[in-house]
Amino acid sequence: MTRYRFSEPPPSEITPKALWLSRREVMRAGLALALAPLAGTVDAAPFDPEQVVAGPFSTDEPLTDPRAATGYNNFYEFGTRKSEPAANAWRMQTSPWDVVVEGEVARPGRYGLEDLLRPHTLEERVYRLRCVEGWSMVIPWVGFPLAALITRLEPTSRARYVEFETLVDEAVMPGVRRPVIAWPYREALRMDEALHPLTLLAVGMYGEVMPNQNGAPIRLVVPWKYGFKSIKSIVAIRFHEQRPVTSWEQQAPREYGFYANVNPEVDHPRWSQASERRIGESGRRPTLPFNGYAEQVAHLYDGMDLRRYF
Ligand SMILES: Nc1nc2c(c(=O)[nH]1)N[C@H]1C(S)=C(S)[C@@H](COP(=O)(O)O)O[C@H]1N2
Ligand SMILES: [Mo]
Repeated sequence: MTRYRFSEPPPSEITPKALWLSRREVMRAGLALALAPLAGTVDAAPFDPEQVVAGPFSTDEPLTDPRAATGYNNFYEFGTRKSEPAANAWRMQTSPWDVVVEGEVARPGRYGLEDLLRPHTLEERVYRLRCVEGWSMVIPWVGFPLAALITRLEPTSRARYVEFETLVDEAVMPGVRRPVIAWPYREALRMDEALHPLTLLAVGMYGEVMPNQNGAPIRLVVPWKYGFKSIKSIVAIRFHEQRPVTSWEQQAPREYGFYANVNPEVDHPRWSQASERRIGESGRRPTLPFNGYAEQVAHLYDGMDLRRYF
């Protein structure tokens, strides 16, 4: 597998040793730090890192330091501050884990995570993730195309949208005691977006099992859309004929559209989307249409007014 190359940290953050550690050692230094409270209690990994193959569509941009990617998160169920997911999410039990499949589908049911994963070849794909708030990261995800699972589940001819739902567990998620959004966190894609080969169901990052704060044990990664579409810790997948209303759209429809395609020309009502801060870099860089994936996905929106359908 690839040897990781990290973007240069600012001088104040240089830990000379970390830069020269092997990938595994970086993992131990980085992820182990983020996961410290769980050390020793993590059981059977959902995959064998040696079985992961290099997947298509990867960018060769420098990777975000895994300590930033696992320590600066949005996962509002665990609190709205960027540090809270890393501080709180270790309490979430991710094994056993079931995903309920419902709606317009020939194979509905309750699937154990192992059953969901078993037939699929896991790939590593280095994708950019662009948060609607204006920061971005480059992360080597481990996962498989959502399309492969959807094909297995056999949606009916009426299925035009697929909806995802996150776990809600007040006992371990302090954030859900406050109505920041209408819990559970819900997201959805049009079927052609869900079937696009870029759309990933991820179960790991940096060659390791997904940390809880990043959406263990299974999450979506839709790299051409703002980060809030990439829903974490999925417990339900539903196929619909009508477009479901998603959590952020319901909360603030003028700010967060259903499509949420990264678009430097359509500003958020309260801030510009023209540029972004790549975590680990100083200064800002221009934001690219569809987060740099226009060649792959722009055709999905042919004839649509992207200012209206933002
Ligand atoms: N369930 C759930 N999924 C979520 C969120 C959340 O608050 N809850 N935040 C989203 C947002 S806004 C972003 S930018 C990404 C962040 O993913 P990361 O923490 O792995 O970088 O997760 C998305 N998925
Ligand atoms: Mo985000």
